[in-house]
Amino acid sequence: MLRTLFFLLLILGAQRSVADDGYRLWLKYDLLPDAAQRKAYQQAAQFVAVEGTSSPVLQSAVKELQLGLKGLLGQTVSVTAGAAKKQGGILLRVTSSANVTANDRSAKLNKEGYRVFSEKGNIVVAGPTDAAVLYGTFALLRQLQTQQPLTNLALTSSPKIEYRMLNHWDNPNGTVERGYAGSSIWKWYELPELLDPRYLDYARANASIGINGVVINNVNASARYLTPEYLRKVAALASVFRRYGIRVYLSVFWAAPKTLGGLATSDPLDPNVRRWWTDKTNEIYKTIPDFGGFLVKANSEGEPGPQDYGRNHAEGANMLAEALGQHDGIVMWRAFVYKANSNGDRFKEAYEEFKPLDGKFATKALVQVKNGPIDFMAREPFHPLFGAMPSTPLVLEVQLTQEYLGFATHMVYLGPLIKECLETDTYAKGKGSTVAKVVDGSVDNHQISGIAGVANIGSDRNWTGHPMGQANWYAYGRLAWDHTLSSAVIAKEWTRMTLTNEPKAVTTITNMMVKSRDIYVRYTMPLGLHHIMGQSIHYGPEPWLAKSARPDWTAVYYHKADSIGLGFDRTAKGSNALSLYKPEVQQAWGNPQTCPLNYLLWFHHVPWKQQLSTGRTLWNELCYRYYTGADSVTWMQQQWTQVKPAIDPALHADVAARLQTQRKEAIWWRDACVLYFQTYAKQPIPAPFAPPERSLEAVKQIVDIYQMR
Ligand code: BDP
Repeated sequence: MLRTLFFLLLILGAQRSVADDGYRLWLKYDLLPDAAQRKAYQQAAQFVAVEGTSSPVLQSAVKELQLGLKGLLGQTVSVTAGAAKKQGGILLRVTSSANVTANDRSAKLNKEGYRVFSEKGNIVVAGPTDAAVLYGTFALLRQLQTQQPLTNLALTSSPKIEYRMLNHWDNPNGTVERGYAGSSIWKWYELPELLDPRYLDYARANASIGINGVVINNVNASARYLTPEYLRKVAALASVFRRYGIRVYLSVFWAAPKTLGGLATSDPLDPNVRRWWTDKTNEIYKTIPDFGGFLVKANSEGEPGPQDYGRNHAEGANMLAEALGQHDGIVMWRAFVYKANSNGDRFKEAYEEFKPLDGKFATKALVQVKNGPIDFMAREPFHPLFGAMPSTPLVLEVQLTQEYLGFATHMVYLGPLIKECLETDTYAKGKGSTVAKVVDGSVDNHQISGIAGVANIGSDRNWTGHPMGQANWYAYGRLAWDHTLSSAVIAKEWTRMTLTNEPKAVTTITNMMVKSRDIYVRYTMPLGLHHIMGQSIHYGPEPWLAKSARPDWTAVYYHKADSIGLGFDRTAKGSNALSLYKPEVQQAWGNPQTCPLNYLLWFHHVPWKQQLSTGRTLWNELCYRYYTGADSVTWMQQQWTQVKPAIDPALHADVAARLQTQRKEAIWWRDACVLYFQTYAKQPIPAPFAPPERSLEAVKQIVDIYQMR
């Protein structure tokens, strides 16, 4: 009896240990199911050889191939010397871009671009740098993971954007600002002596999608990272990342010369302050020779900055650019600023401060701009600074952590959100001047370009809390590398590498993912509503919020509901924020009759009874979207149930439970918003929808609970 129990426990334990806990992300490398295909792959990948001199980065490529092939094919692959005479192997070749070619001479590679091709019975992974070969290696592994043929290989790709950054909003005490996946993955008290193996897996994941820079600390920065004590810790992280082509950057606390350096001022034009930063920067490069540079949030949301001394953002950025001197580093200066101006429109404030500074930034300084003018809402029009600062390289900042998109309980695939921004035409230099082309530098011929994603990563075993959140990390990296990829293709690729290769399930999951962002918008902020979420923690709905420390932190500031209608008039009759865009954009969005409904209330105050292009009145359309949006979560649940046989049981159950929360909260949003806006619209909930079963007061209490101390 005892024996049976013992074995039963043993079996259960073993089963649990094989359950997919999500730690391996999209680099799972589970054995491929099709034996014939495995055999074909095995023959093509019998050995690995590094041509020429090896290096730590190439060693990473070799290790990854060995790991991947072992898992996917069950094949132990040795490293061979003098491979040129052999066949059936993978050759890693670093060579100048002119010599990379085999079958395809047309496409030029940039320094991180790779080419993977077949040559004399071998597979060659070639590129002009070690990092390029590493990226090519991951591309080759992706072919296997998604079960693509290896015959006549011709994969050619170069990143379109140079600085592909992940921004961590991690604090020295281990918390993560707007983090929903546990605490920080950086263990400051253990560093530099102890290197958590997780750092290496983090670097592998990033390299596999082409991310080449990480800002490890919050933009609301602590000066601690600039101390010798912490620089040694940062250097330890850098030593891990370096092997994967990733450089480390720091967010800086503007007032450090005063608080850390003991100076009387942090004025960027003060010679002592300048010297302090130059010395500090030299010290950093001594500790971390390939340090990437600085990210700065200044004079924003209470952070100190050059304006404290009557200087402007360019003067601040240029001082740091000067401190970087001959070092190979950059400054990313954030444009997320909005003065407390109760008569103004927050939409316009960053533009008004930064546009006049165009042409005043040093060569090494880039301006980092959020995708939209307010703050990472579920849908925003593109930031009017894109296309308005032709002399300044602009870094696009998107948020992967779901601060305004349901934390880690709502399934919201962000590929479509990022793509929507990238693909919108700014008309800066005529038709086709999309945000993507402004950012990649092609519109204004910039030599330097960047993109940043605010990380959704934490100490949770599966990294992102919501298992599907991994797709957002993945999609961001893939789009940072190549913004022409489709978000649906990326979703499919991720699903196949991470969840299942079963064709029907792949289609179902991809379809859910692609629709999920629009569904989220519908049940939270449809028709261009924005910033009506709960105060400070940004959780749940609070459209009635009318008092806060600043007017532009309330909801009523943005939705402007009254007895006549709803929405923020940003036309010439209103704040005229529309005038910040080029005439073509103004034309597209400026007329309430023709403005796309997704942006309607961003730019217009629309009467409740106004008939929209759908044939419904504004009120009815609003209700329609809230109700169908919430119902769509039920549809997502059904879809997820269908794919159950194809998904790891633990993982399936995890997502199913989160979908339950999502459904509950979608109804919460719907009820809160329709009941609240009804007090202005004074109309019934249209058929066939049933009015909420609870009162507005009852819904308000839920928000109160979450905001209790
Ligand atoms: C807002 C966040 C805040 C960040 C800020 C920023 O609520 O926590 O510090 O953005 O980007 O979205 O600086």
